[in-house]
Amino acid sequence: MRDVKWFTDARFGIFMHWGLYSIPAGVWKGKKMGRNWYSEWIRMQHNWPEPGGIPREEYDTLLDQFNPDKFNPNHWIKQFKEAGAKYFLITAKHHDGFALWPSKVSEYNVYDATPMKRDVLGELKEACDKHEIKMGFYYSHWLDWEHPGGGLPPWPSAENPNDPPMMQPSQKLYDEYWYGKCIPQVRELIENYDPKFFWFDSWNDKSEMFLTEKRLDDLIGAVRDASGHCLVNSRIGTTWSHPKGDSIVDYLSMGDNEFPDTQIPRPWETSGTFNNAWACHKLDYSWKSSETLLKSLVDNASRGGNFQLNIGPNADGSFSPAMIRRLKEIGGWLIVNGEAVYGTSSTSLKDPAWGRIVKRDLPDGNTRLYCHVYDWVPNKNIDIDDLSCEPVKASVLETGEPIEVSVDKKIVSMMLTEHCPDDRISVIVLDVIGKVPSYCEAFGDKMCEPHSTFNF
Ligand code: FHN
Repeated sequence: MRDVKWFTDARFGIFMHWGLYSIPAGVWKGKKMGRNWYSEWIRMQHNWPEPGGIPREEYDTLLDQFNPDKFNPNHWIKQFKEAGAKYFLITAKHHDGFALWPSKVSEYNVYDATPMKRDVLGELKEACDKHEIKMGFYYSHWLDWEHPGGGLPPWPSAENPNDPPMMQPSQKLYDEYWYGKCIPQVRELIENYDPKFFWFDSWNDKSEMFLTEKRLDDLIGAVRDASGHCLVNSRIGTTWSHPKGDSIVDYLSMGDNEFPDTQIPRPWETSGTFNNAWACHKLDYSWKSSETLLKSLVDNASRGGNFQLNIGPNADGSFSPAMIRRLKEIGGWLIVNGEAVYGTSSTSLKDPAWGRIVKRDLPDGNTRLYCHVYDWVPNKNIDIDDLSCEPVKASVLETGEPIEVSVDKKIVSMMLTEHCPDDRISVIVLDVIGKVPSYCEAFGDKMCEPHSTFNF
């Protein structure tokens, strides 16, 4: 059985979109791309809803421009470590089919086709090993716009009727892509870099025309054959396209920026953006605050899930100041409050109005609750009204300041002190006698229902 505990204990990862599309960064010949902020889609939607996209030979003029002089893998991973991330995943190959490693399967890669001529994934792997950050790969298995048999955008759809129609490859040609590029490259990635996990990318049932049961079994089988520990996520397509559903993958991936408001009794994650874009978009100024991003992390942790914060570096390998500041702010909060996130688990307790609760089972059979207070009102009580365990003591995690705790008719009340520890999220440690059941213990470890599909 593959170890997934490291993944759930980690809680916080950094996701990265970086490639040829980082060069135009959402703007092509002076014109902002259409349809949405997904700048890694510029090849297909730069002049949306006009059909055709950027012709291949024109898009490939980016190859000669890809020579990131500020690519510094050690500095990248050190920043993610200091931000409190425990793992990192990068777009090894996105939909445009361009590979960030010297692939022997396809010369459409950073080593053979650009002046950079470096093994980006190999250098990042070295940096991850040095900083003890687990590394995984995003791999676009469903769509590949380079190979003649690769999947094209699933356009149009009922949700997006204005999308220009695409002529998808035949099943025979798709097999040539699947068995001639997709699976061989996935094997190559495992053999070269020993990733701890893959993040395969599909997002609704329009993928089922190509992601058939046999193709999924062959891809998952290739990962299982090549690695005894590499994890596979549900966006490989099992949610929609396999009779056994998500039971045959190791963790569930929600939709983009999809934050469930219910517990999910399996390892799961949400991947979310710093602003609207995944890859760098030079016109996207709507940066989320570190408070918002921290609450995404804590909300998910309180429901048993992870948060993977996406980074879209500039084409030259540098990070925008807006990213750098927020990463430092998140890291500063986690230096003090990390024990209230890492290795915690969700509880059967209802979400309190004042914030979120996670737990840590103690060796002596008792329980430590971490109460993440989102709205600290000095000298006011906050209550936990469905806790059946007797409280022992409470204090502010950051300062150690004692918190007065009382019980009345099974309602546990804690008096917030005069000084708010952190104007974003303040953590109170509450020790209680006995075990607080987890969601699964309280409600049964039923397999998660297929989560929502979504259209972007
Ligand atoms: O089409 C991709 C998109 O470019 C981006 O990689 C996101 C990240 O979750 N996944 C797909 C859309 O959901």
